[in-house]
Amino acid sequence: MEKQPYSIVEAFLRHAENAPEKPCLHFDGEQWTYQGLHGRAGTFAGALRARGLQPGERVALFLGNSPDFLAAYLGTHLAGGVVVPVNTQYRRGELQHIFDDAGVRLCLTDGERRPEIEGVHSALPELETIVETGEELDTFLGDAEPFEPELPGKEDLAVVAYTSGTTGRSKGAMLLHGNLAANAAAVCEAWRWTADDHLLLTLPLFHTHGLMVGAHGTFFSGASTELWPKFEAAGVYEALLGGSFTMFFGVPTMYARLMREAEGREERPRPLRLYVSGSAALSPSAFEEFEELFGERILERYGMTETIMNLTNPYHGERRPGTVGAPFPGQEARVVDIESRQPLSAGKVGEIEVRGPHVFEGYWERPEATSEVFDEHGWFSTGDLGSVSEDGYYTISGRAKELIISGGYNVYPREVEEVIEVCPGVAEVAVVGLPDEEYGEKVTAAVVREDPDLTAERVTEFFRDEIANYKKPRRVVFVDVLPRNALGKVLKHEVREGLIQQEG
Ligand code: MCA
Ligand code: AMP
Repeated sequence: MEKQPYSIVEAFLRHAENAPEKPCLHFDGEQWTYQGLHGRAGTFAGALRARGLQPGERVALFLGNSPDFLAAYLGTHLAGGVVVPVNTQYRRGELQHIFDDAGVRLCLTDGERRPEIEGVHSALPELETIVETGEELDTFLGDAEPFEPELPGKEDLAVVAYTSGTTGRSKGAMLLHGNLAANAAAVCEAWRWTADDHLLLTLPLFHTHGLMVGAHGTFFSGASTELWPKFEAAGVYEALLGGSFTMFFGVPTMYARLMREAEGREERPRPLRLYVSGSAALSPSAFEEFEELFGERILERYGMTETIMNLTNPYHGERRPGTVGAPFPGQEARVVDIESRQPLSAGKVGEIEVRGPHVFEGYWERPEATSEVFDEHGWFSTGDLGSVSEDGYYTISGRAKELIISGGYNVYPREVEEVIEVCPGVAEVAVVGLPDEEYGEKVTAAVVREDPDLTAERVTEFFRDEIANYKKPRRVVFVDVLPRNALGKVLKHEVREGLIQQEG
């Protein structure tokens, strides 16, 4: 039997060699075969080498979904570089931090995002080159020098993926080639993903869900994907009606929109082999409504940037609503008491910990943050609260970490509070997530005013240019005081309850 590839790029190259003419990617009416995408990736690698990129140096991908994104991703790995995927909604504040922290040397961007990164370029001495897709990329690729790529080892660093933290500024999660390959193998095995599959992928490639599940699974299994620039419910519905897709992956907000779309239509898509939901909780009522409307049970799974995919409902067997199933093959999970860190018995709620070849190496240049999340036996604390049933199904019931998930995007309250705190006229602020039908949770700010004339518009206006729009509070509520405990810490759950009561 052929040995399992050590990296995604190795798996991809095997398919490019064994089935060069096989379609790999469809985008905007174009088709890319494995050989075609390999050609573009190899040229990108040669161009990076021509610019003097050394193994281990960082290349940022700050562009929308496109074949160029994926060619540059594979090409960076072929050149021995490390990819830093960057959320396309990020603004100057976030960009400056990430590029500086990771010491990015080259950035591939597109026309829409270029002004944003140019705006902070002068503050980033290590950022030597910005390349824009189109003519500039063609010129860059024209300088490629031929070289014999060396396949990365499983211990080599592949990706630094930025994930926000409780302290405000985001941290880079270091994923090795071996982590990526091991998780893709586990996902393909669990979901029976084969070369015959055809995925409709509308998730952004800069996040784990789109890149490390959608694209990695495709490259690992030798399958094909139709990639869209973004999700759009009516278009996706049409595509599902007429397409040859076998799989669709989405966040709960996408499923909610697809169901609303279905309500106004007679015709239903024919069954797919697999619908998967993740990144945020799918409510049992949404699960059941989807089954009624589409005649299929969504497979819900649970993941994290630091660990890629952790838990999954079964492919065969019961997909239990409100649960995220059991560990993927070759991976472990357990529930521990938050204080004692001792494993808990079935049904008891504690923190979920995971262990296995998929778990990341640590946070980029933050050994202390890394040691906080690992114990001496290699268990990683996810910061998610949950329990496991007698028959092995995990349920996520809350979070030990302060995190708001809006439409599958993570928002750390501290990061938003730090922006609002410096807005003139603000005395104090607490940011919480309130329930929202469309996005699951909505970012909400409770503000104590110093200036009685301060308006909600002025607070949100203040966000411009600083941080991504989806982090901006959808509601700003003025309060007289923030509830605090004896140590002076703001009681977030009380703030949240108070705001929910006000809304109700
Ligand atoms: C866009 N907007 C949002 C969000 N998305 N606001 C709050 N929450 C959001 N998620 C804002 C925009 O800034 C804009 O604001 C307005 O909504 C309309 O923008 P548009 O681009 O039309 O957005 P949309 O169509 O409403 O987007 C919804 C979406 C998108 C398609 C669900 O949010 C999305 O693609 N989410 C997926 C995120 C994802 O891939 N997460 C995986 C993370 P304004 O009108 O003010 O300008 S990986 C992960 O979590 C782990 C590993 C896992 O388990 O998968
Ligand atoms: P990220 O840091 O963007 O990788 O987001 C990871 C977080 O998303 C996890 O720690 C969970 O809190 C959340 N998450 C992912 N999948 C699910 C799910 N199926 N149900 C509930 N929460 C989820």
